[in-house]
Amino acid sequence: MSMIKISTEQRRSKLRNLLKEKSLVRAMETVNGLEGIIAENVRAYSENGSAKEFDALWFSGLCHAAFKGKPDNEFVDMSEKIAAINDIFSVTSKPIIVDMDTGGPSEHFCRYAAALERLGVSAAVIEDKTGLKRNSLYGDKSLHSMENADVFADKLRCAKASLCTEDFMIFARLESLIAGESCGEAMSRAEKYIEAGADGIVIHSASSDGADIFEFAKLFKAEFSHVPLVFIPTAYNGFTDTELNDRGADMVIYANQLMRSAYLAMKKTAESILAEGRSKYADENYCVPVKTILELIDTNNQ
Ligand code: SPV
Ligand code: MG
Repeated sequence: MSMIKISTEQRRSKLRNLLKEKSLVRAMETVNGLEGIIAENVRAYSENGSAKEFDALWFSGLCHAAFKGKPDNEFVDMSEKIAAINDIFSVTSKPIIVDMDTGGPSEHFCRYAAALERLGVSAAVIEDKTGLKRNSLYGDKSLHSMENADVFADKLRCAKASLCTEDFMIFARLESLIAGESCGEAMSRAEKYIEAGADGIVIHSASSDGADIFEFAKLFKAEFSHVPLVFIPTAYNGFTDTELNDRGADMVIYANQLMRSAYLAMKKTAESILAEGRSKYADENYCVPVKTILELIDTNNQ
């Protein structure tokens, strides 16, 4: 296999094209080169032999920070994100969507958006919270402060004005359902954000039954059938991608499952080596052979 060769422009434009061409875009968490190799190459084969693959990569703020042992509260800075994105770009050809948390102050986000566009990123997502950002899945609604909708809309407007291509997209992520606001309040925010130039809307929820997400999606698609709607089905993981598509999702993001499964395997391995005094059991149960990794990296870099 040869090295990945794709121009900045080719990669950047891929997401907008995919959203036009496909009924559903599937994005997989990717925050380092190794995850990039997995998300780029993994395939699932159906009985008739047709192959399914991920369409896009999700640069998760939570996972990028967690792999560094840091909290998901915007402590990790932009230069660290850019370094990781460059690692991912060297082993993938798929478009990447970058989690930009709240985006920070408007003056900073405008520059960050332009920097990501130059790099070949396809989209940035910013969420409408303010103050010290906490991860949305803590479960305690009182931890989250919503940004004033007009202030957030101005941040979107300023960032859109700083771009130089039509390809780069900015998604506005609604945190209303995370912070205890109603679907109606989420809709009125969505209207302002779309009017300000948002290219798509991400709706998030920590409820496991998906009811609030589906109620919102129904209202949203009745008014904005042409605007991409994105789900992050971490909490409501019982629904298949096809079921989510039927309920209004144009894109689904599997945001953190690779990091969480790696943590489980690493912890079991460490515990087993300590308990057994050798690595034989861990090798046989939780590890791939060293050769697998050597060949994987060689194959993706020759
Ligand atoms: C992330 O992956 O960093 C996200 C999704 O923003 S969530 O963790 O569910 O907020
Ligand atoms: Mg995040």
